[in-house]
Amino acid sequence: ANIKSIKTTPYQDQKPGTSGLRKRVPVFQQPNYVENFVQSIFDSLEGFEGQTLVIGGDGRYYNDVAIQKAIKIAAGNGFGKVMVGRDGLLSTPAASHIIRHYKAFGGLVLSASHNPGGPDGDFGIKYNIGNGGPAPEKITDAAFARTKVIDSYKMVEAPDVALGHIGTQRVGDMVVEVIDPVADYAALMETLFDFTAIRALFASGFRMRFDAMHAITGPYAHRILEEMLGAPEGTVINGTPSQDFGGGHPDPNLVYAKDLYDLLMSPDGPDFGAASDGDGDRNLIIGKNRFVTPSDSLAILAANAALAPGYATGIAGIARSMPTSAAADKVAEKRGLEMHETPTGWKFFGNLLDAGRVTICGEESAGTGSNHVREKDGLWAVLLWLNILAARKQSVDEIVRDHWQTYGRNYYTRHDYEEVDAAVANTLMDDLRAKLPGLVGQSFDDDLTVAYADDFTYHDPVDGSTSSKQGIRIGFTDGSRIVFRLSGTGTVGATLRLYLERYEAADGRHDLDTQTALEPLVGLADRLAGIRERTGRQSPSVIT
Ligand code: VG1
Ligand code: CO
Repeated sequence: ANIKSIKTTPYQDQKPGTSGLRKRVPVFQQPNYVENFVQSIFDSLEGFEGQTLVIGGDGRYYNDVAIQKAIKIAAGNGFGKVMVGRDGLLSTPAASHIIRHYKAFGGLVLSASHNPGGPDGDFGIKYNIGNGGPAPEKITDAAFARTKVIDSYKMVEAPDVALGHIGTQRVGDMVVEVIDPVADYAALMETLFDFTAIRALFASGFRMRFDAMHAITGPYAHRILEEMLGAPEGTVINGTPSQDFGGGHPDPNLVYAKDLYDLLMSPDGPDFGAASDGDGDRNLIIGKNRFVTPSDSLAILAANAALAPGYATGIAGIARSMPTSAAADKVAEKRGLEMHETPTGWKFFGNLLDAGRVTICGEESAGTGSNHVREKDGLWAVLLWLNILAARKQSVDEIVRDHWQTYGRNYYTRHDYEEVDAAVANTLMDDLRAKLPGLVGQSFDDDLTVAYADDFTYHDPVDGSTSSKQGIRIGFTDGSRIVFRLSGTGTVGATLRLYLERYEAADGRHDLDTQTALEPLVGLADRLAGIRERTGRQSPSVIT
């Protein structure tokens, strides 16, 4: 084949964050920026000669250009086959499933997830390993080291691949198979959930609204919810993926999915509302007059999973990221299940899932998933909720309140300060870190006594690796907690995330307004870290 080795010069800023390399589109458009990163990933891997690579993305601006480059570089490096979704599309969970289902060597997921897209928006590239999950730090660290010294990449010179039609083509000696992005994923969902019961639920007049936010879940939701499960046409809105997500911000939270929230709070709104993000791995769940916090959703899904056929024999354990509320811990405790606390980002769940130690995982950032793939999965969470609603024949609100009466309620909120000066944010964290040892045992506001204060270090129980500096946690004797963390997915300045939690026992007060319930903790967090004074911000940019 016509393999060319092409000279290049390295970039120094290609460090993968929480979920791959994410930058503004113009950064990716620099000469050889994509080529260098993809080649550096391949240089950090071994044994892929003749093997299959899966490639797909959320369809955002630059997806089409980057995919052609990635395919030709894969061919230049000796992959035997590339499987790619039609039009270059694959949701992140579907990509994970395709990698596992076809026993591929790994995959490239092209997305910047919940970040806006378009010529001035964000783009991203992430490598997933053969288990279908994001590459562990060992690989991302090696790839980053390689990007700093890379001097050439290999590619096959060939015309662009036609991605619009399902079927097989060749690029040099490598086979390129264009596949239906939805079919295999939909078939997997059918094995996990009681489609007959969910179909009956829709047939009984149950009304739902799913907001695909002009992103990747549109085609998946149309096929599964409307075609397979019989939800009325119009159930799925904003269901056609667009390169800039209709000019919107494809983050399913109470700020960017406010219309959906308002609809569910209105007197004649539907019974159930849900939304997903740019690449389809997040989920927002709102019942009629009841918003479900992602941390509660994780706990409720774990507690009720056995109602779905795929989990009928019960779950092995639960894992949650450190900033996620302890609601799931209460379920694990009561049920005698293994419980794990990991750093932020799905890559830390892979080992626990592979080892069979946990079945369900989740993050406070609207990510929930299970051992069916190795990514969080937005539609999976929506379908599990539907399965539970169909089985319990209760409303979302009834199920949530019943859960609190059994396990207690973890009031929870996250305050984000976006695009803060990076130096200011780092100093804030450093100064706070220095204060931690002196905090233990101190009491604030009469009733808040610090039980522990540390910078979270994770010891992976499966491979023995250690990840330090994963976020500052200040826990109180009554179960309340304040967490400070800097985001690893932002592309401009720094984003300071403040996570707040307070526990109310099963017989406690469950009807307080969340922000009011957490106000004392917000005030204390500001006093401890000097957020307002240092950042000059009077209030957070986003509250979820
Ligand atoms: C954020 C979330 C984290 C999530 C990550 C990727 O990371 O907090 O929970 O795993 O995004 O999600 P950070 O470092 O910005 O806090 V996705 O849907 O953007 O791939
Ligand atoms: Co995402």
